[in-house]
Amino acid sequence: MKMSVPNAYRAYTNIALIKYWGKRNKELFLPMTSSLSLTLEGFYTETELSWYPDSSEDHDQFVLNGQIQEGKSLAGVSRFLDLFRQPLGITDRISVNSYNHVPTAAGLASSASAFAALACASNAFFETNYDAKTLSTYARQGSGSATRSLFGGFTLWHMGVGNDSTSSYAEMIDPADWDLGMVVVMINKEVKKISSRVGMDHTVTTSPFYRLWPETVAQDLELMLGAIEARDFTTIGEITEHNAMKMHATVLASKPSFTYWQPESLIAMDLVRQLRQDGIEAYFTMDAGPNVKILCRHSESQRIQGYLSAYFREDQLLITGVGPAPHPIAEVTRHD
Ligand code: 2P0
Repeated sequence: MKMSVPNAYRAYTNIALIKYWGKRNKELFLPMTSSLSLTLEGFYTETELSWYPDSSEDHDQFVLNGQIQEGKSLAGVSRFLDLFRQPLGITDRISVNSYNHVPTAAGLASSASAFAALACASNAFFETNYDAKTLSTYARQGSGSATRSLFGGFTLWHMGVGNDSTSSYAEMIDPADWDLGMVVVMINKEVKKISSRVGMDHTVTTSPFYRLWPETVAQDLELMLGAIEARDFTTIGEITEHNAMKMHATVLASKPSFTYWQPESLIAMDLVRQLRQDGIEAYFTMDAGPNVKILCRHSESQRIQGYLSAYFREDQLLITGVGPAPHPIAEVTRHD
């Protein structure tokens, strides 16, 4: 009988302050630019692996939030497991049990925490003993943003060189343990969702502004690294906001044009500007969806939540501190 060591892991999601938007190699998930993120403690995925008990099955099993997954979602997990399985000559099927601890309506990307947790659980299950840097190059091949969830705090994902997969890894550059946090404004609207994967590819191939993107990211990154080292919150916030606006401008200039923004996104952004006028330092960023994430001092997050609660329901305003690196847990638990 095959044994397996305890392998349940929890990994936290991250929000990019300098965005990853575009791949130079879609097969290996090698990005056009480096990117930089903040890991969040409030949103995470827990995952454990076991041998699939029904050996007559010719596919893996993936259970997410108690629901058996099929199609694209299962195929992505199987493809990821092959990265570990194939070099070891293992053909046996695996059962993956995962819970996403992200409020259901949040619409926050969960692929970052999901593939980081799967990478850590796989590393334990297959006893490969890769270090976090190497594991980040594996997580990357599940979903680009997952590269950065192998670390806590401020994490830099290096774009790497050419088609060398090992050169495109993440590292923590600062634990961000100096009173930082985020308030997430959940904007619930039924929208026709364009995934990050499809959206970034469409932007790279059709937006005339995209050719400016790599250069502007390199400049932002250099300034951001200096600002983090100096703990210069104002500069960190200003770069964060500007970088997000530039990403969304390249998206808007795609052909056909599209945007992830909703009318309420604009309202939230305007409120953040008003907060600053009222002396509360806060800066917004947005990803491949309508939600607005507000970078702030953690000690001011409740005040910001109170300010925004005149315009948004309390359950739309989520406060989170800075998250750590993935870690083992006793077992995967359901928190509804
Ligand atoms: C990021 N976002 O840096 C960027 C900025 C949103 C905007 O969701 O195709 O889900 O799996 O590599 O990692 C990145 O998209 O895309 C993303 P794939 P991913 O977080």
